[in-house]
Amino acid sequence: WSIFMKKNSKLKVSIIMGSQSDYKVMKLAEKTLKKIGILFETKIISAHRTPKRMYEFAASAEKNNIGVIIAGAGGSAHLPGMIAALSPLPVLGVPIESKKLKGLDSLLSIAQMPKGIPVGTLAIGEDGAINAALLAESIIANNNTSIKKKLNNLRLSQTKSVKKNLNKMSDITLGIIGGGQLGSMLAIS
Ligand code: RP5
Repeated sequence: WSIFMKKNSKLKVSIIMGSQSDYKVMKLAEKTLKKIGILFETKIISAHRTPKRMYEFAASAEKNNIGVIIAGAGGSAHLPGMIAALSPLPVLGVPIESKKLKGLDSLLSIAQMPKGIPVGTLAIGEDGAINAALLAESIIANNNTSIKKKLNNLRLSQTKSVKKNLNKMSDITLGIIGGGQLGSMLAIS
């Protein structure tokens, strides 16, 4: 049991992405993991440009103490599916917004895995990157009570931050005609 606990407490999340250009979105996954204090690594791995690197990474991921893989890819986004085919670890796919189809191509490529090899698919872009990290944390929290506690606290503070009443003042536009001292004072107030 103690060996099991020791192994689990060291589990890290691996964030991989097809290109440097994906990092502006995927860095939000890093930021989310940092908040909770989860160990992670970040790598560029492309299914079509660096297939050997992809294979070597996936084949050794489990023995490298990786608990969850987050894979971001855009276009014909086969990276998460290929990684899931090569590793038994849970793979979470983040569809990156593509220039031509706004990420719909990425989303469908990742979500529409035929039965047998699952990929957990998140939303397109930044929301997906953040949620992938939160989901990875939930998976790791199953065997880590301190991570579970931190995650619960995060949700609690999120709930508390939602106001009950609307601030309707922000909907009002006030027009002031006249540029004198009185007009500018009124505008400021
Ligand atoms: C995919 O192709 C990457 O995941 C990226 O989203 C997309 C475009 O890559 P770059 O041309 O910007 O390197 O492999």
